[in-house]
Amino acid sequence: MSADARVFCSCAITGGMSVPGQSPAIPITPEQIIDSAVAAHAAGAAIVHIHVRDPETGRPSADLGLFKEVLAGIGERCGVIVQPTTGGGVGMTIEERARVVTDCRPEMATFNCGSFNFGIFRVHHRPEMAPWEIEYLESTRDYIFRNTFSDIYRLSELFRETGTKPEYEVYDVGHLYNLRHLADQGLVDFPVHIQFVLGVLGANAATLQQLLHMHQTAVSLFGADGFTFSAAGVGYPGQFHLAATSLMLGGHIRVGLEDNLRVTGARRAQSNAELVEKAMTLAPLLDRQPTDSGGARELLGLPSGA
Ligand code: KMH
Ligand code: ZN
Repeated sequence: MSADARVFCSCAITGGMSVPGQSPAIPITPEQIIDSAVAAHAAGAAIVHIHVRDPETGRPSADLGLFKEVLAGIGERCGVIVQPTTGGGVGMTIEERARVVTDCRPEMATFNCGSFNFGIFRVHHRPEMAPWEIEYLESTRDYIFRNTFSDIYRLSELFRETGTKPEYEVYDVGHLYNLRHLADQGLVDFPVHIQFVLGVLGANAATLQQLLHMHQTAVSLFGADGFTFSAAGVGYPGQFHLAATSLMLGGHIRVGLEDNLRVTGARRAQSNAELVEKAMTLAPLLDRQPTDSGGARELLGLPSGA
């Protein structure tokens, strides 16, 4: 484990691969997303990971106006690191997904390291779901989350041009080799920040063994000092199991309604803040010291108070 005991938490506020009928707690409108992000920060999140949704329907959106409103609204109310997605949601092109980086020039954004099947069709159909929501879920039987080499070369250039720090999302072992390939092409600045996202149907499972395997693979490819990392378990109990494992490995953690809707096996989450609070109570038990966005900026090599 690294000598630095500090740990930061990111909170994935709403997501692009879920529909509103899955939980009334999922924030939809810009105002709800801003409020939820500010509350997650107050609960201990140093980073908020942001998607936007059509305020009328709740459908995941790539609308730049919505992104601008949300990013500005959060920035006015607190100093959290605001990390928009370039992953987007079903049906969005890579150009649409990248626009938030080129137009908003955020200090950090997600960068997805490979293509894979991304299935959310196993989600239970609830009576409160609108027809488009069922269609959205079902359409992922045939959905490939596209991040081709051409896409990720181009995205690397865009991130460099805007000075945005990528959070490299890796969902399977091969994505680490893709990242190594980008580094060999001179498209990557070290140390990189890696998010191990495990538990998506179509990629690797949210198990301790797979996180350990992927972490060990990253050490062999980049060296222990070549990367910082965090773990995001998709689903329950994966979200908290991976948080605990990452804390033990010296990594950081991600929770939030984008990835998981339960606070315990028996209770659905009411808010993002509740998930952050639960995860951060694990840190001192494992001799890790929770840090805020200032500490996270130091650990990530971001300019202070950007
Ligand atoms: N929805 C997560 C499984 C992104 O937004 O760029 C992955 C994610 C990626 O958060
Ligand atoms: Zn996301």
